[in-house]
Amino acid sequence: MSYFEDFLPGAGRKAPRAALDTDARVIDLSGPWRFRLSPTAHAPDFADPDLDDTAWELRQVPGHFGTPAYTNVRYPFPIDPPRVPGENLTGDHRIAFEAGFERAVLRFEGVDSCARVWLNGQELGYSMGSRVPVEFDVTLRPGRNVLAVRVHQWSAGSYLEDQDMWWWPGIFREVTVIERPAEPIDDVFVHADYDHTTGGGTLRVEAGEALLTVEELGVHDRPAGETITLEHVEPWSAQHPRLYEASVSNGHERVRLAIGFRTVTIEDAVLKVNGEPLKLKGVNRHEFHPVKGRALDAETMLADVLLMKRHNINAVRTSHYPPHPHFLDLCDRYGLWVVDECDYETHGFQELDWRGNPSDDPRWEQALLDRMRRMVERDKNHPSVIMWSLGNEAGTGRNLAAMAAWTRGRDSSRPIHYEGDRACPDVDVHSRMYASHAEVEAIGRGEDEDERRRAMPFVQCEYAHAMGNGPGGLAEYQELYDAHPRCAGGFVWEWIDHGLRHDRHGYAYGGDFGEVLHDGNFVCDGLLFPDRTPSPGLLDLKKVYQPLRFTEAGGVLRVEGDTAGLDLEWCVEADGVLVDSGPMEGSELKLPAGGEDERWLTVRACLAGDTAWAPAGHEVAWHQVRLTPGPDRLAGLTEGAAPAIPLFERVTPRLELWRAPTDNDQGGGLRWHWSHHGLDRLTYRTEQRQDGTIVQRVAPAATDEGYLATYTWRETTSGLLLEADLEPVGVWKVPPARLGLAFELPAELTTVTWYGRGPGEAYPDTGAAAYVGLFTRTIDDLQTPYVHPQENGQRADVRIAVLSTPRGPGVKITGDRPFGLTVRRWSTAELDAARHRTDLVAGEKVHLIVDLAQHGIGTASCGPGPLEKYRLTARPAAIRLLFEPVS
Ligand code: IPT
Repeated sequence: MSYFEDFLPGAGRKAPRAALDTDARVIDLSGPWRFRLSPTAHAPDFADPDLDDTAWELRQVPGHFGTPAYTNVRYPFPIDPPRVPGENLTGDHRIAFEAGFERAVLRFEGVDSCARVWLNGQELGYSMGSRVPVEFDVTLRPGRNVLAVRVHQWSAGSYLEDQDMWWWPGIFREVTVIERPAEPIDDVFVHADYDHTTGGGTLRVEAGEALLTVEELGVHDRPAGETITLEHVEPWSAQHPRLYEASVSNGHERVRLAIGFRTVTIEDAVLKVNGEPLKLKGVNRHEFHPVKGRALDAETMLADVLLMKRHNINAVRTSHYPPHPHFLDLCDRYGLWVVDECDYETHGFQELDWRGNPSDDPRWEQALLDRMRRMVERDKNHPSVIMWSLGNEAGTGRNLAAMAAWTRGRDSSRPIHYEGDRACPDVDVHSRMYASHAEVEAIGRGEDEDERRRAMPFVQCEYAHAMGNGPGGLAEYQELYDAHPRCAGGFVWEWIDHGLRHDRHGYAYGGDFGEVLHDGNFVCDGLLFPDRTPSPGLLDLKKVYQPLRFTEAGGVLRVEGDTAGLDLEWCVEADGVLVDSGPMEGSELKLPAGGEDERWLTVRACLAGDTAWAPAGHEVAWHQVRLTPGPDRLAGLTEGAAPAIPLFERVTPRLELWRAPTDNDQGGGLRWHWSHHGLDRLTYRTEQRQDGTIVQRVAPAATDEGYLATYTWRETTSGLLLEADLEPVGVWKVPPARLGLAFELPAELTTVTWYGRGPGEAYPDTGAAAYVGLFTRTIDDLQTPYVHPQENGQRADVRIAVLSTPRGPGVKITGDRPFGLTVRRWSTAELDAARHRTDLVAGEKVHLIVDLAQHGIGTASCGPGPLEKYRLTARPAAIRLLFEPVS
């Protein structure tokens, strides 16, 4: 058996310790390394410093090698622990460097999955644990030193790293050489508590024989290890991330620290920080870059933090491994609550009904403890980290208990999280994933199964699966979290789509690299598109997570919450046109009187000045109130010859009952049901009646389910009026996807202006971010670029739409009731057939769909479907639409 097939996690390594910002010299070995790829682990020796490697290719470290492969749960190799297949891609890496000092540690921040290390021909040891750091003590030579690192794609450690993400080996985080003085400061442990009852703090910094200085607190050269009582400190929180710069020094080494004072407690099943109940408005974050994979650069980490702050996110679960250490520095500095999760998942053992699961096999205990220790030791000084998580989806067992026990003994200041054991034996919080609204409500009321769980705060470590169009139901989850004190909120799954940039497909997902076993586009389930453009789901989440609450009563709008640092302004619009505006003074606003037209009052809360994370003017929260409903827009039409309407022909619409299934429709089984019932293959039988009405029976083969659509075209002096009446026939067994009137228009049309909700897409249970206004977009910009094409881009509650060309002329459509508006350059069938966005090609028509109703979106790609009130049933519906010329 080889070293990389050992239950033990490594050999020759230094004991884990904190990530430290030292004044000792540090050499960052990032850059081009010599690289040789072998198909198996049995590559020729390469550690000799004098080996001629000049013919080897140069490769960037940090980086990945080999081809990415995606599976969610299943291991892409036979389950035969601790052995791995002979087909074990191996990357040999070499770099020469000069140091100018002798005593050092060699530090690897992350190597996937196993590294064996030689310096100047001498073997230092090996290590597994892809996303935890490892160090070796070394003695350097004057002049040239040669580091040789052999990296295997598979190792025993791979069994512990079955996270839902790309398998992709490599030295994907930095390698550094850190000088060690004669007497180094090896480790530092900051204990900084805040007492909200007194406003004081206590500080104790363990650092061996060293002196502590915190200038701002008047602490000068106090012996490390002493408990210092401080009468007044400002606490750290995600909202006000107050850090104190400090240092410890022993005359040989000086370590800089950023200290945040905060105390995490659980009282009466409520999670609190500094005495205040904590509501986590979180996301699950994998490390991902569409080109670099998990080899993230500092700018990308900062981009993530800024995007989170700007979208009212206050918490991150580092699913499912400790992130790059710099990310946690950013969380400290900008303010995000962090659940730091161990690099541990064994989900694939589910396929064996959890037989042989490492969580319960004593042979794996050391490896699991090692991972946990490496995370806790590295990250223990971050005020942002408020909970330790043992891992994800790793079943149950004694090794989890051992991990929790060790962690408690080392750091009793943070609660412990793990979701995978429903009975919660080892943890301090009751955690669930993808619980339905009903279950969250029941737990909120304290109806969990046993006393133990009832005494714990409740978090959803994953909810609202952001795959494709959606997630639906966000607002209703937030209402429950807000309503129940023991609900500490949750973390949306997940932050970003893991779509890899690809020449042919635009963005690749599982299967696009020829993987034998893969899980398709399940890897694209984020709130950000792969290029970090916010999806409609993220915009909705920003609204749902907004820190202010607005309530209306007795003609008065009230604002609740902390408005410090925010400017509040109101405006009134009539049919989307501004009529009045002004600043909002205080927390109440008397609603102005309305008018004949449709009027809305909008209040916006924006940053009054620049903050670390967004410039002045950045919108934080908003609310809209309808002041007057407006007139019947189709009243007073006069029968008579209709004017010609450019680019519009009077033809009978096609009733569509199907949409290109979303990932959530697919996950909830609706794609199957809709196809089985034939909603994607409707037939149309048309009858022209004596009175000019057109009656169409719209139904699939093999059933009597369908719709009877009655259309009447009338000429008015303003334009053509269409009256559409829809009646279900037969006994419907599935919800229709939509009741949509589809029209084909000339491809010359380019632009849509509408009065309704926007600017983004909205469906019955999504679109919290969409407000009523007047908007203009090109048809291309109306499309939402989901990596895997699917229904998208509907604008909701549209009263008036104008389709036009760059030269102006076009058609104006007005409804007697709000409708859903979809305009695209391909048909529903073409949208459905596309596998990647690059498959979507503009056709010879513009497809306009006016929806009278659509089925909700839900989050059934992983979790519950739409709530009852958002499900569409086969029911009668009617609309009147006026088509008019515009120039
Ligand atoms: C859950 C996983 O924890 C997460 O990693 C991801 O795979 C997610 O599902 C789906 O995208 S586990 C699932 C069984 C609920």
